[in-house]
Amino acid sequence: EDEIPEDHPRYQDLLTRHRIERGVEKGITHLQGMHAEGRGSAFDYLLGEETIPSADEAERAAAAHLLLADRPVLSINGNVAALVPGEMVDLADATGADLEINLFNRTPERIEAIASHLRDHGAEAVKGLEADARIPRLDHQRAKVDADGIYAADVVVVPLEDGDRAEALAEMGKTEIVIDLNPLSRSPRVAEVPIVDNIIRAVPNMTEHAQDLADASEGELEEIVEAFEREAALEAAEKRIRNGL
Ligand code: PTJ
Repeated sequence: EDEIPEDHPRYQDLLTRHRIERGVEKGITHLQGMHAEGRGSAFDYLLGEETIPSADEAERAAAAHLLLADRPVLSINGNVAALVPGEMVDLADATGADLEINLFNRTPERIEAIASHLRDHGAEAVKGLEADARIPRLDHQRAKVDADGIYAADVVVVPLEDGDRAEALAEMGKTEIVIDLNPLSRSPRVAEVPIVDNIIRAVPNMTEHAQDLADASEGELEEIVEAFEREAALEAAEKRIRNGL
């Protein structure tokens, strides 16, 4: 990372790519994660590589949801762990959420590598190692979750998620917050709160909103949640991308 000049016009994009490459080298990120990153990068370019106003509103609504939740969980995959490990720990601290490793391409080696990477970045408790429950209607490996984690959660943040799993979690009745740069992909479309933004910007901004709302009353938080319009947020992102073209 030291080799990337900060004044490079595409600094953030290069940094992101570099982190994913390092993640693959360390056994944290799956090779497919590089393709996911490439797709994300193209959408971010069209969005202007900035948090658009509708995404900021979604990030505030997401923070309000997490603060109102009884059992909030932040789901971590190989891309999330490589890109924003410390930032996810900060968001968990600011909202009282648990961190749970939940992999599409699950292997014991990757679970272990990600857990120790998160601990290196300040995580005290990491869930997802036990995997003693299953998400209904998904094949065995992809369905594995912790009984006292995602399975029992009322609000889950699922960044860079595969569409089938996002759909299955929504069917379980969970309030889903999805971070995905592609507003047309299935995951943001099934989410209660779709955040169309780069995870690198989205997570620190959610933490800031959560800190800002730390003393807000339940009523104020509920107002924020209710004022958020998911369809409008998806439309605003799509419009921005079309303009970017
Ligand atoms: O670590 P694993 O085994 O759980 O695998 C994780 C990946 C991401 C490989 C897996 O879930 C996957 O293949 O996901 P998809 O179907 O490629 O979806 C990833 C979505 O994330 C795509 O819509 C991308 O546009 C989006 N995306 C990629 N990078 C970012 C992003 N969204 C926000 N911020 C990013 N930096």
